[in-house]
Amino acid sequence: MHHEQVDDWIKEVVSLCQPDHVHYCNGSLEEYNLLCKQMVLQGTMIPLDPQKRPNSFLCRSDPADTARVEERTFICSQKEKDAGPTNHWLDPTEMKSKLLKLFSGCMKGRTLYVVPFCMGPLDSSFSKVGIQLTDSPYAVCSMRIMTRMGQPIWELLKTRDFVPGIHSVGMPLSAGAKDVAWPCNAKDKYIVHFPETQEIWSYGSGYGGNALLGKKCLSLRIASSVARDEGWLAEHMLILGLTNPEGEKIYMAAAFPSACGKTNLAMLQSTLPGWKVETVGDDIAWMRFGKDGRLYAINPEAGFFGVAPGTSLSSNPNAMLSLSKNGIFTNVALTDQGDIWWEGLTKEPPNHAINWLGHNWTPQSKEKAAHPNSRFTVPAQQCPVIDPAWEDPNGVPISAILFGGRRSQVAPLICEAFNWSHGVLLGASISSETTAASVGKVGHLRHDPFAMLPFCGYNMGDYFQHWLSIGENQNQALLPKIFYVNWFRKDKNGHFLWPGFGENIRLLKWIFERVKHAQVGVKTPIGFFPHIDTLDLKNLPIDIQNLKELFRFDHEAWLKEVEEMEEYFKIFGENLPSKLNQELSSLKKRLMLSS
Ligand code: OXD
Ligand code: MN
Repeated sequence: MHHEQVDDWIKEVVSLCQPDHVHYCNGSLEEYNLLCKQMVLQGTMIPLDPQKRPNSFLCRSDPADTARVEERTFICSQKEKDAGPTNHWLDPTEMKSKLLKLFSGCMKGRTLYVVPFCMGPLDSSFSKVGIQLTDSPYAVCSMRIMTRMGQPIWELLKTRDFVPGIHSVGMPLSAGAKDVAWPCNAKDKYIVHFPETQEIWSYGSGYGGNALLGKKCLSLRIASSVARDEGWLAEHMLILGLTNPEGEKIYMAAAFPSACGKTNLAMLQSTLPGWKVETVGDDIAWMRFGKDGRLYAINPEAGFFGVAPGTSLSSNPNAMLSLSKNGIFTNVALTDQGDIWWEGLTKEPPNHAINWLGHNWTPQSKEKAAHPNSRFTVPAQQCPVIDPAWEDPNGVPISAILFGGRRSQVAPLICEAFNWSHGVLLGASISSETTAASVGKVGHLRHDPFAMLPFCGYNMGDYFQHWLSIGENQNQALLPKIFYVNWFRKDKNGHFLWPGFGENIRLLKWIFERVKHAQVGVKTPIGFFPHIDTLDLKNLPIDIQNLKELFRFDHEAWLKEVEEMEEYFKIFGENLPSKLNQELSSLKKRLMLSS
């Protein structure tokens, strides 16, 4: 939408939603503090002990509103085919008339906040401006942490187009009615994207990616579709910098599905002396080729919205240090000392806490202390290992791309693609056991190509083609090398074979050597495996049997895997690139020949 249209659009939405008040956000600290104060009075926020965690709050959502709602997420392109087989679709005109009914009067008794924001550094040509109109002060405060929000954006808007987003918790208040701590619509939720007109409409949820429209809605679903048209990539990837003891540095990006450890890898604290990881981003990467033929990435976000359970001083000390102040914690437990707790935070649980449901909790309780998808929201600059170039308007040059998922079987610890198009096959072949990040069954294996299944704003078959084309047209020698990793393989007793976390540095080191010094691995039908003696395993507490198992190549299982992939790819019909089919046939042939 053009900047001249800002006022008209806001007027239109105000007359549709009928809020009692309209507030234009300037993004100041005073405004943030005032909103937090109001939310404390309302019961939405509980201040934590300022001695322990200054300027931090706990929020408890409605139990009917705790995660992204993929079943209620729509891509409304003109043609159903352009949304593709992995997205929910409805005709845009039909959806608009549905939304107009839902949004009519939906903000009665509430304030509509006008939230101007920028995804990406203000001075970057990669960046995109959006305006979120929302009746949720929780969303406003979260957007202030997660994006560049407020006054400077009004300046940018004088010359820039913007993506309009309308968000309502879907719970109007009749005159004099008392509000609840977490308003939402327990029955009706719609997270809707119109990629052709670049519009977002979100109704009924106040939680995470449903409600912070800059994140999944703009930076992935809308941006992926814009990126296809403009020749760049909008990806569900962390970005990290890796420095060796000699001071040489590379950057890499990694795509794993939600709640598979992107934040932990992005902030990894190395167990190998002299090796250092620094964080550019933990969830989203926008990447484009520079004039020099290299791929450059920015993190469009300004904060971390991370999964709390399992985060601790031993699993991710840098995340814990990032959380020391100015945070919003949603659906974690409250200790008797006025601080936060979640499963895995400390070895010894507290004797008593109030859990995410507001119930008394002890270690004997059947209920969880924290919801499995409970989250922290904190400014990225609080991360002690934030990369010096994290706000570089030109982005950082990417030397390696990692794909991975949560696979207890079959997928090896690490393997390298033969080339770009084989790498695209590796990305397309990501399967992962589902997590609590999305409403639905947890722990069942599903295809999640490029970790973008819930986030691709157009036909996933065309997305594969876009990835193939973008690499084909470049100098092959300058393309990032592509790897597949899996930290989640288990033994027969269901125990993880690999220690993970800080020890993952050993694999990053191998990738570094591969990129910098062309150290080649062992060729297998599915890619290059590391020569065991090129992996740094010094002082690694793992027995040789487990290590063998992590790289065990199960021929039968891989043939089955390929057959299953062939079946899966059929859903894309004629939108499946023939090149990808060829890559799959070649893999099958290599497997047959090696048996
Ligand atoms: C997220 C997600 O919140 O992927 O980042 O669900
Ligand atoms: Mn994510």
